[in-house]
Amino acid sequence: MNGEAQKVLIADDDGINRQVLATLLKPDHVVLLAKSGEQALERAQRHLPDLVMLDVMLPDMDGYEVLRRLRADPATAHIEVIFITGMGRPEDEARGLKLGAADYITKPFNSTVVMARVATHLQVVRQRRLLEHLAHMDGLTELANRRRFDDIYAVEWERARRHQHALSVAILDIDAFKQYNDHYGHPAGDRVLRAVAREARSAMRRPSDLAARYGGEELVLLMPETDAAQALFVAEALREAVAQLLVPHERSTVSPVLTVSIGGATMAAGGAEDAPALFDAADEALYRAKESGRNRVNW
Ligand code: GH3
Ligand code: MG
Ligand code: MG
Ligand code: MG
Repeated sequence: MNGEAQKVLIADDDGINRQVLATLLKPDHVVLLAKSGEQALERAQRHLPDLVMLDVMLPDMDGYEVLRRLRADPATAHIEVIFITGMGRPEDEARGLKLGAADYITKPFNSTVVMARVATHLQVVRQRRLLEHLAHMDGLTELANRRRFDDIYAVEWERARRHQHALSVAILDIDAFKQYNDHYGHPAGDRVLRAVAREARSAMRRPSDLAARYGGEELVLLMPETDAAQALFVAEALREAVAQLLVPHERSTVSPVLTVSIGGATMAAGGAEDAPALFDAADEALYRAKESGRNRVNW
């Protein structure tokens, strides 16, 4: 995630200014251009740039208004904005910064200084992205963590209800994992957990599918727009894939190799269960998978 070129949107009605800034930025950045406030907002929403270099005097609305609208939309609220403007009065600058701009550069500008400031702000953006990524990730398995799952689950549940799509959720729990740790040691247990997590991740086929680590040795799978039959198929393939890892487990009462149990539940298209109830149903299904012998999928 560090090597990717960052996107900068230049919003200025003056063609020469756009050209000069674009030429400065192009070697190292993806440059997007807008001539008006409306165009800037449209490009920002569509491309989610890392940084907007925003002129204040635009033909349709002023730059302050553009910034206000960016902040009002959750999708664009966190985009960094640098004003780059001929309005050099201290009160103009104060107003821009108060509205939440990262910086304020007056024209005529010095290219080297502009580049240095852009680099500084983009570095901040990169570090913030990295921190966000780490805050959402489980360190052991590199899957999404529980906090991330909870956020995405809420969003996907809402989306499924609104569009009357199916939504499937499944909980995976390693069988006899306590005995595994006791016999093979905790570091070996960690390796197994990572291997199971890898299988879970590769079982997720669509970009909107999510595998997360919910707790100790429990993973969750979230499959939007997936009905019960499809989700059961995915879960069964995952259960089988873990068994096929052929990880020896001498102390398991279930099988000579490591196995998992999976419980799932589906909100059918147009269904009405609330998000906690759907999750509880998956947990209940897992409990029954365990009770009925483990190494199985129950929906
Ligand atoms: P069951 O088949 O009923 O699921 O039995 P179990 O032994 O797997 O279930 P239980 O919940 O009793 O034990 C879970 C074990 O998972 C206990 C704990 O030591 C282990 N565990 C949880 N998190 C980790 C981890 O991060 N690393 C390792 N190595 N073990 C973990
Ligand atoms: Mg202008
Ligand atoms: Mg458990
Ligand atoms: Mg277990």
